[in-house]
Amino acid sequence: MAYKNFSTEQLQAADNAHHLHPFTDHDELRQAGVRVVTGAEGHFIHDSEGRSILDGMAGLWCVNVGYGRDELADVACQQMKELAYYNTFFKSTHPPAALLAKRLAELAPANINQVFYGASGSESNDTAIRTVRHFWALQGKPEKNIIISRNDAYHGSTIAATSMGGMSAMHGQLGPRVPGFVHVMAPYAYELAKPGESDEAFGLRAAKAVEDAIVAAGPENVAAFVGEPIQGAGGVKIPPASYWPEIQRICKKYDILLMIDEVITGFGRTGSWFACQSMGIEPDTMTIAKGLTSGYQPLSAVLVGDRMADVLAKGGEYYHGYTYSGHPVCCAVALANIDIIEREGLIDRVRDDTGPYLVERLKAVVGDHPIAGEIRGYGLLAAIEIVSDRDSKQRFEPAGHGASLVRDHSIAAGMMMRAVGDTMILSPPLTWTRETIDMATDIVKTALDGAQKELGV
Ligand code: PXG
Repeated sequence: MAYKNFSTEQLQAADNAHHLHPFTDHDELRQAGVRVVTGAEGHFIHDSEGRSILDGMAGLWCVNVGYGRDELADVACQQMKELAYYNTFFKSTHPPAALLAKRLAELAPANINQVFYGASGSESNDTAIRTVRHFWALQGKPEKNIIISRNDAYHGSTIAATSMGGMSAMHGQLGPRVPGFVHVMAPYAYELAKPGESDEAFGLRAAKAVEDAIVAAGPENVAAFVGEPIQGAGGVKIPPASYWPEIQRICKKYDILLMIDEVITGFGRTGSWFACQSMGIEPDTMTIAKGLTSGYQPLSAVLVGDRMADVLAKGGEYYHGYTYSGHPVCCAVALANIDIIEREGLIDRVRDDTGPYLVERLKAVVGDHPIAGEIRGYGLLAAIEIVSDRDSKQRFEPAGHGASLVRDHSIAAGMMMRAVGDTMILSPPLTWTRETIDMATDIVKTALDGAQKELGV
């Protein structure tokens, strides 16, 4: 590559001078110096200084099949040569968009058979918002437009997705929010369960908060409830088993649509194609991105259930779409990525072997660590709460400080981990083996030890 001729310093200088990074404090970045990632293979990313770092986050929760898959590069190259681009607006389609839609309908729950493409999770959540509102409006109920969401939900960074999300820091930088979103408590037992409250009772109470919000707004004004099956960027918050079936029951009772955001949980991360299949959820819309292409190309979609699709199909022209809706190169790569997940049996492996093993090892290696609170996991998603006192669940001051030290020690010891507030996250490629997990959990221990020492506890 031509840029091989540039030194780390030259690349950093170009970046410092001209690159505005997402979710970044630039003063802090410039002081620390930006890491230049030049390559990746399998489970490791490589930087310009020749370091290899185990990627415990699969990029940004997305590189499900791991790095360096020539097969995906070859498919992209071939598709670019055959048909680099054509739109799907002018009564046109192309083989990758049509065949991927068919494949997704086969993989999705039985009631879902239609696909609307976008290029990012945020975009597809915008599509989902517009589409549920359009669905009710087509039936003469335009006032049925409120969407109930949760605190700490992450649905993307566009104005609508930020408004629908429950991140207060993001709301603070939004100016006027898109109206029509109501937020209720997250199903986060570790911090929100009452003393002595069982997991089951807490799950039902968290679902009741949704019902209360529907009743308060008036069911005739509520279009949908939206949620990630497991809140990802909000801190891998795994709801109790009682939560989702109760949410499903409440949505049916009040005739409210169920919008499920599977951007992180889709494509095997939780040990099934989609988390809704293992959690007993039957969504009306399902947003997917990330693992759809394992991040090799930007592609997302909203999968639309039959009830909505039937109304939309008879609703005349829907004035909505993106230049890159159903981009042929992205769709071709998605098809090949799904083939890899299937061929290599990655989903069964996550469900039966590596998923349970990851949590088991974390508990065995750092379960008693003085700064580790709850350790939880579901498939290849895991979280460790960082606390200064395990019994009282007290956090280090200021908020997030303990976890950011753990993250820094983890990277220094050779593994990328994500700190969300006071919670450490692992969301690795689904190709991790037991040996990789052993390596990772040893690094987690080194990181916790290092942070503990620095915190002086
Ligand atoms: N829904 C969910 C559940 C997500 O996790 C999006 C939608 C938006 O997708 P796009 O493709 O527009 O980014 C996401 C994205 C983090 C982090 O800090 C997580 C995401 C994005 C950026 C940062 O963990 N998830």
